[in-house]
Amino acid sequence: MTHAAQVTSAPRELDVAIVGAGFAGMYLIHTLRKRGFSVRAFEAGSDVGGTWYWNRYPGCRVDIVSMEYSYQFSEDLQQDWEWSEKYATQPELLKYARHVADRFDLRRDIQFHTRVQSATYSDKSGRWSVETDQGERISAQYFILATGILSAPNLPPFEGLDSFEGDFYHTGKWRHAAVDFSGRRVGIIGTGSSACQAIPLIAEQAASLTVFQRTANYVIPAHNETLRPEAVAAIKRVYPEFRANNKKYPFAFSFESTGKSALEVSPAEREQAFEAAWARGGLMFMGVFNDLLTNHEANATAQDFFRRKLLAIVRDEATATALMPDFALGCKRLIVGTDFYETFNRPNVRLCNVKDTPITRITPKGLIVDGKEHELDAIVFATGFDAISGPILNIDIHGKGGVAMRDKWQNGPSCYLGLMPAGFPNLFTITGPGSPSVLSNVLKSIEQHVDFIADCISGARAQGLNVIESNEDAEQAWLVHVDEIASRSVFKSCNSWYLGSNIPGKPRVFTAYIGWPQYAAELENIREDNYRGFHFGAVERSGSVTAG
Ligand code: N01
Repeated sequence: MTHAAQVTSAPRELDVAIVGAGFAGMYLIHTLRKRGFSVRAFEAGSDVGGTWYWNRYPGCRVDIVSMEYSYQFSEDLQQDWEWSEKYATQPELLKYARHVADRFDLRRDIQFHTRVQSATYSDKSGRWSVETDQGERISAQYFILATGILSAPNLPPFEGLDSFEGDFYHTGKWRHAAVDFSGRRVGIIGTGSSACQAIPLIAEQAASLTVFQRTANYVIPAHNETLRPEAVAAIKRVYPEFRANNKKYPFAFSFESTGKSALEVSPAEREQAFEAAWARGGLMFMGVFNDLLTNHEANATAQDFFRRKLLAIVRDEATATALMPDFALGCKRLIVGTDFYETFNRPNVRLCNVKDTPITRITPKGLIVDGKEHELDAIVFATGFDAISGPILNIDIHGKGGVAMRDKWQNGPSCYLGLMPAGFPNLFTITGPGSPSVLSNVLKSIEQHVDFIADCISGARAQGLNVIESNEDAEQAWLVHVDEIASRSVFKSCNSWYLGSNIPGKPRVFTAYIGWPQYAAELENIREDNYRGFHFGAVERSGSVTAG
C-alpha cells in the first residue's frame, strides 16, 4: 500500500480544525470523531508522524523506552504492536504512526501538503477562520494546535551560507532520499541530542568529521538492545497496570532510583549507585538520587562521576576536557547516546570548539573559525529548534479583539495549564507552554490533553455552550506557579531551549511544568471543580452572547 497523500479540499465548516498530524493530531482526530465532532487536521508533510516524519537523520531514535513511548488508549493496539528495540528508531516510529493512521482510518480527515498560515477569531460568531497555504479558508468552532514541541527547526543566520558549494542539511528537516557521506569531509554544527545521535554514524561513513561544539553536553549511554520476547510478553500481560504505575513517576516514565539524597550516602555507596545507573543507561541517570535535579551540591557529585567516566573513555585528554560540560547535569536535556564519546577516539574525527571563537562565516569551500578555513564537502546543522512556542508563533494567530498571539507572547508564552491562552477563546494547545510536555513521556501527555479537551468541549456542547475561554487571572497565576516550581530545581541555572535561550532575542521563560503526577492531579481537580479557570458562554450564529 502507498502512503502517498493526496491534497483534497477541506469542508468549509468544521467543528474542529487541527494543526498537525503527528501523534497529537492523530489522537485528536480519533477521539473527537468518536464524540461526534467533525474534524480535519492540516499537515505540512506528506504523511503522518510529526517529529518522526521530519527527523530522519542517521541515528535518530527515541530516548524513552519503546514499551512506554507509545499510545495507551487502545489495549488492542498496544497488545498487537511489536517494538523491536529498547529505544525505537525513527523508521520504526514512523511505521508505528502509519499503522495507527491506517488502523483507525485517520487519513480521511487529514489534509496533507497543507500549512496553516493564519487563524482569526471572530468575537461575533465565536468561530475561527483558518487560512492555509493552499488558498482555503475554513470556519471552525474550535482551533487546536497539535503543532509539536520541537517542530520549528532553528537554522542560525550564518553569513555566506548561500555561497557554500557543498551540500547542507538540517537534522530537524532531513531530506527523504538517503544521504551518503562516504568519502566526504563533513562538518556538523551542534552537540545536542540530534548531533550526538548522528555523529557516531556519520563518522563511520565520512572521510573526516569535524564537530563544531559551542556547549559540551552530558551524553549517557543508551545501552540499546533488541527486545527479548519474554520481557515484552511480561509487560504485555500487565500492560494497563504497567502504564498506571509509570504515571506515578515524576516524568510519567519509569526508572530505578535509590530514593535517597546523593548527600546522605557514603562516597562508596554513591559511586556504586552511579555505576549501576550508568550500566542501566538512559535518561533517568538523573533520577538515581532524589535530589540531583533540586540540589546543586548533590548534582555536583553526579558531575564528578560523569567527568571521570569521560576521561576514562576519551583517550586524548585535551579532547576529553573540551567535551566536559560546565553546568548542572540535567539542566539541559540529558542526551542518550551510543558510542558518542568513543567516536572521538577515531582518527577521522576532530572536535573544534566554537564557544570562544564562534563560526564567523560560511564560505564556498567550508566555514571559518578563528580566522581559519575548515574545508568541507557537507555541513550538517544540528542546531535545534525554536521550541514549544516557536511552532505556534509561526502561525499568524489573532484572538479576541484582534489581538495577535505574537503580541500577547512578546514577553514569553503564557497559557493556562499549557492548554489555552487567555484571550484566545476556543483555541487549545496540546502539550503547550506551561504543561509537562518535554519533561514527560509526551505520548502520555498528549493523551491527557486530548482527553481533557474532548471532555471539556463535549460537556459544553451538551449544555448548548460554544465558547470556552481561559481566565486571565488563572493564566497569570499558573505562569507564576510553573516558574516557582522550576526555581526550586537546577533547570533555570543554565541556558537551554526549555528556557528559550537557544534563540537570540527570545524571552527567557521556563516553559515546562515539572512534576507529571502533580500536574495530572491538578487537571483532575480543575475538571471536577467545573473547569475552574475557564469561562463558558454561548454565541448564537446571529452573534449575541447568551451565557457566562
Ligand atoms: O537541538 P539542541 P537538538 N553556533 O538545541 C548548537 C529532542 N531530541 O536537535 O548549546 C554553534 O539540543 C547548540 O549550542 P548551544 C531532545 O529533547 C530528542 O539536538 O546553544 N552551535 C547545541 O549544541 C533535544 O533536547 C532526541 O551552545 C550552535 C545544538 O546546536 C531536543 O530535541 C533526538 C549554534 C542544538 O542542540 C533538541 O535537540 C534528537 C551556533 N550559531 C532531539 N546554534 C531523542 O533522543 C545552535 N548551536 C529522542
